[in-house]
Amino acid sequence: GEKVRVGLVYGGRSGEHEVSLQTALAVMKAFDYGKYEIQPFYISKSGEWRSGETLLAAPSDLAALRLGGGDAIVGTDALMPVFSGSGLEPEAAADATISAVPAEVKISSVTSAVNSVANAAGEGGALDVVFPLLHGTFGEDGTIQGLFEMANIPYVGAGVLASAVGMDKITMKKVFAQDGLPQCIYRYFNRTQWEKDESYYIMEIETALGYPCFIKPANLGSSVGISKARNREELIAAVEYALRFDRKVIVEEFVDAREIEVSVLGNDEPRASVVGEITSSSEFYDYKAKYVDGKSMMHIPANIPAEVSESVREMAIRAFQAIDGSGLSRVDFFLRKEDGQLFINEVNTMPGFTPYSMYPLMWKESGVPYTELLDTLIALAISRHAEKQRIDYSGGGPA
Ligand code: G1L
Repeated sequence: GEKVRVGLVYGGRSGEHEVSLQTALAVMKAFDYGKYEIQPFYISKSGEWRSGETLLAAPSDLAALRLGGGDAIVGTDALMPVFSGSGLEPEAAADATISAVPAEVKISSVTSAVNSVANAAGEGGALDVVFPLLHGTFGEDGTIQGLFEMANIPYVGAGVLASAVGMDKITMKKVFAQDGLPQCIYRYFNRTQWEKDESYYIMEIETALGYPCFIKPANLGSSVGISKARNREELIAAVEYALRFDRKVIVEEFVDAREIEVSVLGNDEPRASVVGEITSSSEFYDYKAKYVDGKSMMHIPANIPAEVSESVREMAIRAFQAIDGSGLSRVDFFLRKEDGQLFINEVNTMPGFTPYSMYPLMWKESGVPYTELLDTLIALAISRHAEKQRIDYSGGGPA
């Protein structure tokens, strides 16, 4: 029969551009090209979209994924003023930079990318489903999901709401609290509140949380802007540092705990995988330990009692449903050492996704290999989209 046509969107403006590229290559290599054809969409660091030719087999290396737009060929600096993401694309200037790009690659601003995605998705269009492999601001926070909603195209993973909630640690904690999920003690504020009432927040943090505590920007999927404070002076510096990356900050108590994670897969009836554990040699599971040093270790399944694994799976599904998740999420917990109490830490709607990442590995251990995971995610995207077509958007009126 006909092959499923998958648009793979990767790259992006976030700090995890390279991770996205590596993930896209791994996904492209794992696809069954007997069932799928892949249309690559590369978003450069400066926010320009490049769509390549349909892939009937996996590309051999990372360089090919940049679709002629590698920094070595066309400097990002040169493109920056042209493609600022504003959608205002000075045609002449754009033309001047395209010369080094293969003829089959189409370059567009965000605005025209929206059009081309919409056209590709429409009746008789070129795409059946889109697979967004993007992290951080633009990609994980619900913005690109909104673009796919407006184009009425099925897409893999969380929708607009779950993506946005999953991206904001403060809103996520409020949603979990409403659902009665156990969490560590925390306080939060925005820049204006901090500037007006600094001493009030310091007092709150010192009495409710104590030291050490962790200070984090509310947004950002990765660990950028996070610090640990051992005293008031460090707290103030850490808050100011976190405020560089977001206007909202969350401060959490230190919990001496093991880090437990579980993979959730599905839409309205999600399943949870076997449970895993992350151990880190670093002081906390920070950006450097995670991506640079590679010093953290994965243990799948986690060496914990069966009842604890069962609670983790049950709470993970509740958390997934609390944020209105769909497709997938990795749900992270703390297992306090002193008393075995479980706390939910966060839901990650766009977890690491190479075949060697925690999320796919926990499914592999549960009997779902990587290629089957891709099949399932695509099927889930298509069925969620079909389900949504049943909704009446006409505004109702008398029954
Ligand atoms: F599309 C999915 F399946 F929802 C999806 C999207 C993005 C899964 C995992 C990811 N992860 C990433 O994009 C990343 C963590 C590799 C960021 Cl670059």
